[in-house]
Amino acid sequence: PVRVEDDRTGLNIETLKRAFLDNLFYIQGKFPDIATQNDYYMALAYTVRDRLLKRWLKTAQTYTEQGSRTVCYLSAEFLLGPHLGKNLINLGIYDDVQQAMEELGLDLETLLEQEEEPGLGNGGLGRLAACYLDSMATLEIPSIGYGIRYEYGIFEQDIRDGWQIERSDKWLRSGYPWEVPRPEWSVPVKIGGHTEQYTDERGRFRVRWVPHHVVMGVPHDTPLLGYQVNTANTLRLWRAEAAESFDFDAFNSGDYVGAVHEKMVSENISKVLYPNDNISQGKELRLLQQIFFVSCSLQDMIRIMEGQKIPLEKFHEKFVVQMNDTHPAIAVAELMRLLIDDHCMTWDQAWGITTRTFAYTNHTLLPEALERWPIALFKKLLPRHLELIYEINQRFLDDVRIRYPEQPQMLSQMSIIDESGERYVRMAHLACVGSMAINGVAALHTELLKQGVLHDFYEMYPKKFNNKTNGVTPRRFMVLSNPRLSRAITERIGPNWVKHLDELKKLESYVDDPNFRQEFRQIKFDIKQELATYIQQNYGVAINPNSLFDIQAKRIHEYKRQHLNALYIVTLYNRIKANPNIEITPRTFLFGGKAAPGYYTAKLIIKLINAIGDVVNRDPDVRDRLKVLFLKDYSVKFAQRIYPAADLSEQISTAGKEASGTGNMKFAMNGALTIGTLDGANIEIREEVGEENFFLFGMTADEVYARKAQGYNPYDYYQSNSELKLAIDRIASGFFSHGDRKLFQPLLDTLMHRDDYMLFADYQAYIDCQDYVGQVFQDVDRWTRMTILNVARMGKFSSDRAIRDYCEDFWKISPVPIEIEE
Ligand code: 26W
Repeated sequence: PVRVEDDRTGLNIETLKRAFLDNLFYIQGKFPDIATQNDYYMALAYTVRDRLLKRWLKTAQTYTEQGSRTVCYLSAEFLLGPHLGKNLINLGIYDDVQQAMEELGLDLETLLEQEEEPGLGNGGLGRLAACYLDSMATLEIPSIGYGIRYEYGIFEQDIRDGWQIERSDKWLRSGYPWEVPRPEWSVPVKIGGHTEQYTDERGRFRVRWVPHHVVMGVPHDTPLLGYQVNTANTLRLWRAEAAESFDFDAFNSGDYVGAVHEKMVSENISKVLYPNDNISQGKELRLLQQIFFVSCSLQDMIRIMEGQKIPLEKFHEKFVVQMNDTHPAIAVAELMRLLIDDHCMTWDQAWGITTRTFAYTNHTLLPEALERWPIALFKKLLPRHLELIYEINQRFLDDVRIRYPEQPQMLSQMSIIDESGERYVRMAHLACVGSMAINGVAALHTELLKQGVLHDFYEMYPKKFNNKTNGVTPRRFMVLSNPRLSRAITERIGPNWVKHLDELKKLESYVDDPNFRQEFRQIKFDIKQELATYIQQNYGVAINPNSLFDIQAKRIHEYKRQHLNALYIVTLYNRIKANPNIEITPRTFLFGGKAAPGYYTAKLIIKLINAIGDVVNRDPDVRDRLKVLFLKDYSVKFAQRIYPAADLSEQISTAGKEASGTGNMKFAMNGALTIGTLDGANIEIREEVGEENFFLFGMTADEVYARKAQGYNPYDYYQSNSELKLAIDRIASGFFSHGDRKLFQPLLDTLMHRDDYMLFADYQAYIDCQDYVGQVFQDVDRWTRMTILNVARMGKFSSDRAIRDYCEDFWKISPVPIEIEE
């Protein structure tokens, strides 16, 4: 008999080709002569998706049959990046598909380029959630990611005349093959209205919430396959839809347009991702987004339990719910409401379950990022939740009173309700009271939480606190983004490092191997050259691939200090102007990152970088020694190109401000050295790679606080440091702004008279350290040695390690392997 592989699951090259052409015809409705590259991309995506489905359904079936304990990762953001390449890697068919496409006259790289990534996140927090889902699938941990299916993700950034402009991100425009809508599992979410008390048929005191209206949440599921396993977990994102039944009255009364308007208002909830990073604005729509996805997700968990016939009393045994920052913290009140009002539990029973279910991760110490909601807004949108929060708070404050009988100020300090002025609900306090576990995202960050913002909670519940240093997935940020480096590593130490990143340690024995060193350098050079070509083509600027590629890629924020980096560039430029024959290490400064649309200073920093670039890149005195470029529309897709090309990674936040950082890890894994402060995970990276392989500068967090306490006067630094003064004066003079002296004045004034992020205090240390970096770079052997040791010692920063820690310390979940009979 002729054996033909199944077209939907087969992995042979011939089968892949046949399946691909079949999908092109039957799904895209095209034949090769008229197909676009996007049609080909879609046909390939469907071919891969078919192969995921078998694993996905088997995974779901296994979890259902075994009633597996499950992690629910609640996050307002998931910054996934493109799926196709990652799925090819995880299925282990990247090379075969490349060959299949080649045999059909197509180029896999070109097809991968077609994919529009779902930008459903701002930066670190959203990308972390995506890395964690990858690791949970790879470690065979039953998990569901729950979030919002924003119709518009993070805006697309363009640069016009040096300024950022925003364009809406229509990521669903050409179709999205990776999701399956599940309208049959839609759930209602109540909004607004009032509450009523009543006595039920069994004589129990109950509360009924009569909402102003109801919005439906429709789940859209995406399979997330682990690396070389059969586990494909689910990311379930909710889209808001108007509830049909609710516009009936309006319809009957003839107000048809009014009814449609209501529909529109409901659907607004999942319309757009708020583009703020680390700043909370207290907008009504944002609170609606939070209750919307949280309520949908908790109702979904209850439905799953009912389907598996598990009694609701075991909620905390079936599920652990991890809250990614306070964005989902309303879940504490919502679960209480569901258990008490809808499922008739007593307060104590419901509270026992709730406080065994949740864990809370804090991602920021910046005071302006801590979420608090005005009581009036809360009452208007969530009247029942407010009542429950008052009750939770009253009981909690009773405990505080007993614990601190002589310290009445503890009550107001710890209260979930801020009553110091206008009254607010403090979401971090609600999260702390309602959770069994609380963590920061790097060792220093967790310590600072314990000493600072959450100090009182640490005193009261020391056992809840437990650091979990962030990690990133080596599948996307090494294997996929840097195939040549990955191959070179595998040739030396075998393939296991991809799942057990600690094994990179074995590379240390190759640090003196001339062959490996040569290959390592060659790979970096080739990748830099490719990036140089890209920049030439897209920006018309010629950059020298032998120069030091010095890269700062992250959201634009004053605390991240992109403008400190800019001050070094101006300093170097001033030195060249003063002495055109000066010896300096040729450098290419690359920047990438978005500014929140309403954050004026961040936008001015982008303008400054572009303005400096415009002058420096054209100045004949500079010759080939300095180039400055701002690369627009930084995204996951673009990040994957940038990390492998970096020589130097800029991690220069004011100490105590960057909770962890994760880009720092991705750069180092790709053989960049770090110039950084003792902040966030930089500290641990330096510990791992060795202090001699890390460029450290600047004040410590303690020194920052001490200096502030003494009274910090940035103007003194300006006056006493001649290079600093020259750099500032050069910008102020209008030299970079066609003579316009006003343009950068707001930025410079802030620096000279406030300098909240202490650029001036760290300026000299940074300049010295950068000069030293330039020297070391000249010593090729030494530099190579340092970069190899960086890669070899980055094992700790795999998100697999982080997830194992969460599993052991918080989640108490172990792997559930998925068997597939071939
Ligand atoms: C409510 C507005 C808002 C929006 C986003 C407040 C706070 C956020 C995030 C918590 C900001 C964020 O992404 N924080 C980053 O989280 C990363 C993952 O843990 C860390 O590596 C970064 O240091 C931290 O800035």
